[in-house]
Amino acid sequence: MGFVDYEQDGFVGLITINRPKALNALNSEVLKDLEAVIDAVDLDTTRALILTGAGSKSFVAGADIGEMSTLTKEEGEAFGKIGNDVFRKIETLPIPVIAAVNGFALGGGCEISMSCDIRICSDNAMFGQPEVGLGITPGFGGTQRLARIVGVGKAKEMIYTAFNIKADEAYRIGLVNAVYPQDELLPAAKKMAAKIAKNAPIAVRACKKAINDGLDVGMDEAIVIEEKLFGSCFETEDQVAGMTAFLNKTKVDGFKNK
Ligand code: DAK
Repeated sequence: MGFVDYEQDGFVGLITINRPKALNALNSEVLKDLEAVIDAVDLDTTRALILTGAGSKSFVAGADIGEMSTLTKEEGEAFGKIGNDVFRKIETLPIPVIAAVNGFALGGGCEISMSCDIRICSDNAMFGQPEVGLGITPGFGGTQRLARIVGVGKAKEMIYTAFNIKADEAYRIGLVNAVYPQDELLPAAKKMAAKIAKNAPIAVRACKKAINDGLDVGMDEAIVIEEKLFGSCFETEDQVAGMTAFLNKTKVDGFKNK
């Protein structure tokens, strides 16, 4: 659909932001298409998603500077809200989302990758928050998520200096989990997604919720969140199947998501 493609392969969905002429920059149309594609994902049959960009040069080169250049204060806030709503939807989606970062991930591109659960990238990837060089702040969660992922000091350095970092530095600081040659990136993302999809889906979802919700609160509250989600697994057929298989020294032949 429009600027965003979707392919389903078994339990794994592949979302591709497809606006290569503008290096997949996010204008409001792209953001709306992305939201529609995410809303249409069948969460009963999909167990993991991969998000990538079309072409071999850019994942997402940021929010669309042309569109932003003439915004008023109110329009700027409205544009920020469209982006933030989609990014938050990705972050809180019940299933894991892997960002396969295949080139530039600047500004809104870095930010959308950080709303995903896991980032892996190609060796030509470049990450950065160049906004202060354009006279604005990161507006799609960059000031918040970057500090949470790489730590406050490194996030402040990247944001204040507007300095881009290459794939190896992104790996070194923990912004990405792994770096691959360009042609191996998508296969690696698919392999990781398949590994996730093989596990008990309700348990995987509960882990995502426990990690995300727990990080927003103090440890006393966080541990209760974990306890409740742990307990909820004992109402599932997959827990019975998983533990029975272990005790019988066999393997579960496909979790049922029940
Ligand atoms: N927006 C619009 N078009 C872009 C773009 C972008 N971010 N990035 C690239 N393009 C377009 C270029 O204009 C060019 O279009 P044509 O001239 O061919 O029509 C085409 O993509 C190819 O780009 P280049 O010719 O520049 O390609 P190069 O290889 O020479 O350079 C580059 C690649 C990625 C280094 C360069 O394009 C570049 O610096 N792009 C801008 C990167 C950037 O600064 N990104 C951050 C954008 S700011 C907020 C909401 C959101 C945000 C902030 C606030 N609120 C509402 C509060 C987020 C802000 C951002 O993301």
